[in-house]
Amino acid sequence: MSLENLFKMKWKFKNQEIPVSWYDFPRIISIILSTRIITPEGAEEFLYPEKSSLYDPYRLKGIEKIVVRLSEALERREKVLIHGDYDVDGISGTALLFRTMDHLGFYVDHYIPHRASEGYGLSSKAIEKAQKEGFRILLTVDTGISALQSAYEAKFKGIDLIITDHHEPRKTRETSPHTLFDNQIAFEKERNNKTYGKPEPYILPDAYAILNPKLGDYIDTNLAGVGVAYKLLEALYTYLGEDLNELERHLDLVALGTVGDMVPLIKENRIFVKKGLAKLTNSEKPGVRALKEISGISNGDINPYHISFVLAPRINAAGRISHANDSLELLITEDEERARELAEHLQRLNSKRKDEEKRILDEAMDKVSKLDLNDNYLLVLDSEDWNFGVIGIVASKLVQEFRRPAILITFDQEMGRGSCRSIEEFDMHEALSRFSQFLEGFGGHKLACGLRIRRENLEQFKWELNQYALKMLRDIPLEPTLELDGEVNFKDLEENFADYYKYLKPFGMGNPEPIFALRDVNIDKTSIRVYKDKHVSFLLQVPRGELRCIFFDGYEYLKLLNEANKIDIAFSFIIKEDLSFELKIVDLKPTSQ
Ligand SMILES: [Mn+2]
Repeated sequence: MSLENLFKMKWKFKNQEIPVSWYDFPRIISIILSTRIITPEGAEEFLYPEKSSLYDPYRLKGIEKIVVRLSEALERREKVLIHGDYDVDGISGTALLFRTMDHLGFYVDHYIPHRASEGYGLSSKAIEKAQKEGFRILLTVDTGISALQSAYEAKFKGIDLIITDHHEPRKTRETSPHTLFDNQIAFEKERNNKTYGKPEPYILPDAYAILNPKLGDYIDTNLAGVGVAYKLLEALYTYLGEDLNELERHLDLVALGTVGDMVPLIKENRIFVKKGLAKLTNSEKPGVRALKEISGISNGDINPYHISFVLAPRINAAGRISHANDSLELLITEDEERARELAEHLQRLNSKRKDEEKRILDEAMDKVSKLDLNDNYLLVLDSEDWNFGVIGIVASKLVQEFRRPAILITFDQEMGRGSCRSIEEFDMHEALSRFSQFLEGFGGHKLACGLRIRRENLEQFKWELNQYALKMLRDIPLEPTLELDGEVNFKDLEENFADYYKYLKPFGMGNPEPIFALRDVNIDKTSIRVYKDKHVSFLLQVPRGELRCIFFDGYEYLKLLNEANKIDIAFSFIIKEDLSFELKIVDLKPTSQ
């Protein structure tokens, strides 16, 4: 790689939304709070979320009806079937409901659809099972908000369907995919109006009750599926006069699903995750312990990175390669031996998933290389032998690599199923809504969707969607950018910011690890060291001595480090136990004259 190519990453500074001088903190901390739009008044709650209380669950629209119905079911020993989803959010949510309701004395069982044969959403098979086995209530978690058809099936069979979900409900103004006819939409609108007394912006399934933070005016619409289930349980525990400490023991599950589902770690999610990470670090659940052990993270604190890159992929692997029930059992079992077996099984499935992923990625890259990227602002690729469970991950990688939305479709005969991933600047759900006449169905949100399409419609869909993307994205720079919180100087580094720094964690979605720039600095050339032929460390000359910098995978920059007179660095902090710190270099450039 030539040196010029190295410095292509554009540095973009985030808006500092609130004047830094308004805060009573060291400047570095103030900048970080400002870029996260945390007001000086809100700083306490943000820095010490574990001390803040959660919002009153009864402020969630429709929750009371559900709590009353469930406590009735408990009294009458009615059977409740918990219906989850096959990803880490849906699995943790199912495990949470199953464990707690079982503990409360409910007659409960669980159901998770098979990803490949049943697909996403409320499964007809589950409704059949419920009817056959005499379940009176079907309680969903992380799914169901678009299940118009299934809701009728359940109602017809006399089952009370209670939907808890966090996905975006279908809007009335959306054009309908083929499966949903216009007269049905008109009918649903009519019914909504009757039920709620006013026109609703959404079309909702005709269920016994629906719990979704996106309905009504709940303060936090960012909850994951497992978070919504937790709120329901909070209300239920309170109603039944049960000990909420018992419920809090399961915040490890809430942290798993919340981080795994990539919802922003702010407000209530931040409280859940902060408390939940502590529970994960010292988990009482044999399955969690076994999974940590087999993936080599049983020593030390668990942070969101461990969930996103170690635990969640293993929990998700079951749904992708075989059946999510294996992961569910892992999170439910109290048997140490069984937990170990299941953890080993998930470990194997995860390796298999990685192999599949690599093969699909290679094939997809090959297909992209045949495209002119100046004409293709959105990538639509298809094949007949891509594993549907893995194409979403590959689509995400393509989005990162090419900085544009990507859709991967796998065909079985004439019917294709696709996984779509997007960038902030392009609302995928909106785009699919526009061209839904070519689709058999779709769902999801701004950054990630799923779709079904007939082969005969593929070419035109591709063309139309790409025209639209061209229009939307032509003027947006698609080169890789690095977002920075701000620029600091040597004086900022001398303040006691390290005291506060750890309280900014956990970092993750919605609260990324802060990155700063320091410009025009000298490095001590004699201090440059290379480790394992890929990592580089060096000392930075600062007014009061030297500051150690480490650049993981920074080997390519060695020549620059040796030759440049002065450099600009982008870095994050590594803060040690004793509050001394080093800089983790993220990018560097020669200082422009
Ligand atoms: Mn979810």
